[in-house]
Amino acid sequence: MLNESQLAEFEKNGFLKGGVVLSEEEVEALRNELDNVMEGKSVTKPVLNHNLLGDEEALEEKSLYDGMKMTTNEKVVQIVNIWMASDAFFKHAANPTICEEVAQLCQTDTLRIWHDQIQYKPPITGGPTAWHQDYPLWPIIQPADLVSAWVALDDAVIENGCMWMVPGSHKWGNHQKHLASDKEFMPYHRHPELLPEGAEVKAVPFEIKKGQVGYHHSLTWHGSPNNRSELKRRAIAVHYMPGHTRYEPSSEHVMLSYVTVNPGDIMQGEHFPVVYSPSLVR
Ligand SMILES: O=C(O)CCC(=O)C(=O)O
Repeated sequence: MLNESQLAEFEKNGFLKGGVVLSEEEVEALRNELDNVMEGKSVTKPVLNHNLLGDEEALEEKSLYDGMKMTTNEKVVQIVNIWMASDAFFKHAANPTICEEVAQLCQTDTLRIWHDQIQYKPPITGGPTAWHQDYPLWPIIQPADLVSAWVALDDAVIENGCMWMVPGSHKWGNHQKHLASDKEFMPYHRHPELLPEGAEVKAVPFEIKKGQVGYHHSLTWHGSPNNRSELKRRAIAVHYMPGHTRYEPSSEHVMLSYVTVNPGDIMQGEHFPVVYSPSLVR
């Protein structure tokens, strides 16, 4: 359960570090499940299991020295809805501590899974996840008040490509199409005059320990750079919908084919399971 000062911090910044929610054994069990699903060995499949950077586009020529070139294949393994392929990951999505805290942050008594995603940046070749806001990438749901719980399956530190966040950016509206980053991966706005007065684009690292949870609002600007270290960077993010989230399609989304309700209705159904509600026995 989050206290008043944690709730106030989330309200101010749009992100918050929670506690360690997984034991060593639980982390190990999820890592094993992840290997299984990544290698295509699970009986049921997730919605996506691919390189987020695309397979062709990720091939990049890098200059080494004296004109020598090396070809690197940058990779971010993205698995969407691993909960559909793994009971352990479904159980994780329903983790009582996480769900109770997300419900507090969303000010709701009901949570459904919108979708989850693994992002695995392998050692050395782990690629970047571009600066973005989540909600503009989800053009089939409303309103923009979802909260995600991001749990590290390895210590996520600057060296292996932890996420970075821009404090306060969840209050600035939708700027997705104007977000860009410089050579150091620091974010900037292509038309800063569109930002509200006083908005300061200053990114901070969001290091999360193995088994710890970090929360972020669906409008918070965030991204994660390359992993050039020898360390793996595995994590599971669950994007939660409060009970009032509606289906309001305005564009494409990978979950669209799983929707069974009409536009304007509460987004629900077997692919958007309730994981927290007053009636669920804990
Ligand atoms: O894992 C990452 O580095 C990015 C994840 C992300 O963008 C998210 O959980 O919304």
